[in-house]
Amino acid sequence: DAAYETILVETRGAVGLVTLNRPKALNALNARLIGELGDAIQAFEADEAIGAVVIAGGEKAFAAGADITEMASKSFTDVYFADLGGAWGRLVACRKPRIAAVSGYALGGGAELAQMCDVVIASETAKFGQPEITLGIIPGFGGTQRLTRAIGKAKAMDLILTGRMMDAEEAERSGLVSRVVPGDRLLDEALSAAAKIASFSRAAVLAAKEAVEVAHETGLSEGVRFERRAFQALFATEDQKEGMVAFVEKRKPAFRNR
Ligand code: CO8
Repeated sequence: DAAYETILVETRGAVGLVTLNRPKALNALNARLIGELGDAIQAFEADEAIGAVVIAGGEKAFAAGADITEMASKSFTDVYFADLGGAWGRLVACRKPRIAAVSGYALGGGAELAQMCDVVIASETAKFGQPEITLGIIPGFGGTQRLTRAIGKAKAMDLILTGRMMDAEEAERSGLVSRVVPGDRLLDEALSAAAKIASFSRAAVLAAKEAVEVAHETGLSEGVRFERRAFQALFATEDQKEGMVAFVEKRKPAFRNR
């Protein structure tokens, strides 16, 4: 879209693709990029033809963090009134699944952006880290919370307190990354996972994502109750009938998002 300066936006069938595009700054997340990313994701959310979104970076960097040159001179009140929660909240609130395609550095805010995605597919070259401590700050886009929930306290403390990076293999073993693939397969793998998700019943996909999110935010019995209600509700959709009748008739289902 011509209106965007820091990202590239395209559609591939039912998949929306956003590519972070500040290669000279290793896709450092400045205010403009964060705003444009929110706009693009919201536009895909509103587009009925889109069933899932891929967020990709470059080969050397998914994103090397918040833009340090932009942050360096900020005061407490600058940061306080900047409404960081609001900017990222717009992205996190979108209900269609987001897949991060991570190659190279995913550091600081870049790692946190990956953590805000539902599926993280990493190239073998990916490196994840929270180097904020080396700058005299701490993660500010949710990293202390989402990383800890994703990989546990021991690993999260190690990364957040030492600022060290972990490679793709360690990130997958730790539970931050869904799959690791060779670099030349990364975008294809992310796009085809997104296309697969987009081919299923939209209602089932949104309900599945929401139910897994509830697991992060509530206790077990409340989560199981939420799941049961969401499961039951899907029996009100035509897609549930179509999916099951197609199985019985040994044909491919044709979901209509009804
Ligand atoms: N911000 C701004 N510019 C950056 C950033 C960044 N985060 N990362 C890299 N760049 C720029 C470099 O300054 C350089 O620019 P130039 O060519 O003009 O000198 C260009 O990108 C290329 O980078 P390098 O030359 O450093 O490339 P190397 O291959 O030598 O090193 C690294 C790559 C290791 C990734 C290195 O660039 C690096 O350490 N970057 C910083 C990583 C970092 O500390 N990120 C955390 C930032 S803090 C954060 O994300 C907090 C989130 C919450 C904030 C709330 C805010 C208000």
